[in-house]
Amino acid sequence: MAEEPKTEESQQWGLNDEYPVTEEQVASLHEQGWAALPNLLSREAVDAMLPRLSASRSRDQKRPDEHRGPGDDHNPNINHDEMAWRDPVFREIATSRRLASAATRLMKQETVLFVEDVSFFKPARGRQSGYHQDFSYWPFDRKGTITVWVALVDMSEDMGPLRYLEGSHLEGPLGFDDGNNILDAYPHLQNRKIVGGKPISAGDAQVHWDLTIHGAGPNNTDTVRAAYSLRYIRTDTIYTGMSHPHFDAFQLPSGRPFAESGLFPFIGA
Ligand SMILES: O=C(O)CCC(=O)C(=O)O
Repeated sequence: MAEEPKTEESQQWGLNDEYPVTEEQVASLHEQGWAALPNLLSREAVDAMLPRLSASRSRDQKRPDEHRGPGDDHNPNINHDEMAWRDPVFREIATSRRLASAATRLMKQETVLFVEDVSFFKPARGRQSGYHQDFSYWPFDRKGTITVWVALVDMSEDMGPLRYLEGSHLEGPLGFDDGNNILDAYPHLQNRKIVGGKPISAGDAQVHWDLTIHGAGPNNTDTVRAAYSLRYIRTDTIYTGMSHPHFDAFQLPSGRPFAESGLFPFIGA
């Protein structure tokens, strides 16, 4: 169930209003592997999120010795994770009617589980985010997870908005890229069209599947490119026990469904 809105801000930020997902957006996600979600969050919501993220400790500050995300050693982004488990504002956004309506319609599910959130702050003059699939990095036994990537600042093309290889979710799991560009391991991917990566306004979002190959160009500007990702899984997804900086902390029993734990909110009808 979508959690009841708790603050006056929910109303002001439009979190109680459904997001009007179109047939075209659903088709784009299912057929092309991604979709644009303009105006998902209001400016007011984004304005509240940005300073909270900037003031919180990043993943590296909290767990400097942990393994990192895709691409590794040279993580091109600063990540603030678990915000929705640390700050009620983020929890409210992630479980709001606005996000719930978008996630369930896009996934074609009645109910889904919200399981992870993480920021992607690409510093001024920061390097590109290499192309990768998220699937291999997560302790999920099945596909069907979406990431809703929200722009928290207005981004020009030279700041590195998220981009995708069109239709690449149909490739199946291609494994860890081990810090290398997945395009070197699978040269045939170079024939796929690069989509997304266009200027985007704060509050606009894009959604992709766990198997969609995605990345971002470098930030060739002097301002930080800030984005925030929310991940939603199918309610029948089972925890595999594979180590992951976010999921390790929950000490879940491997081989059991995430839904049983009570640690991840159900959202939807
Ligand atoms: O924003 C980026 O640079 C990468 C984002 C990403 O990989 C994700 O949200 O899954």
